[in-house]
Amino acid sequence: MQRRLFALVSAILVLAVALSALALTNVYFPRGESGTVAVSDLGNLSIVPSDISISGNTIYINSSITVPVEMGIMMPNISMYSFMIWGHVNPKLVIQPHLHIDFMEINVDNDSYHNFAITGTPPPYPYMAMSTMMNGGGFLMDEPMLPPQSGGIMHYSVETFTSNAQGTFWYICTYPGHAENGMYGEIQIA
Ligand SMILES: [Cu+2]
Repeated sequence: MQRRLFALVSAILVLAVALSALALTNVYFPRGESGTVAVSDLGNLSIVPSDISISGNTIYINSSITVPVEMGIMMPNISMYSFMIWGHVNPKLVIQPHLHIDFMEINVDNDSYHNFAITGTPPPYPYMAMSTMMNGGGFLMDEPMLPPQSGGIMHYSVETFTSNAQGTFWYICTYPGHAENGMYGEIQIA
């Protein structure tokens, strides 16, 4: 009887270890909240919250909110190497210090991977933007690389950025060639 119990406990332990290993091998969503949204959800995400203000292509963020970032815009006359935030292409973000911003990256592209990372390294960026940053400065935030959408189902990931460091930073896509081709925007924390 005890032997059977031992075998059962062993089997459960093996299963638990196997399942956690499986979770760790999911390369797209290793951190934070993640999942999928449908094209029909994008309308709700693009509603501008009342506590931000926009002037030209600059967005002023004065409270701890969720910022939806669409990546790989598929619209005529807009480069695919673009982020879109509340209808603005690669906008400048002015963020008050000491806020907790939930950046929700959403890959709306149907044929390329993209991600959302924040760096202190200014443009221009080389083809391998990632390796340059690894060598000097690193990232304040580096969200996972998300696969392209399929059949209108889009991958997203949310991570919290705390605006404690003041100064000028840039949000970029680290997929090879994307930041080099203009997939970046400025962040001012002041
Ligand atoms: Cu990209």
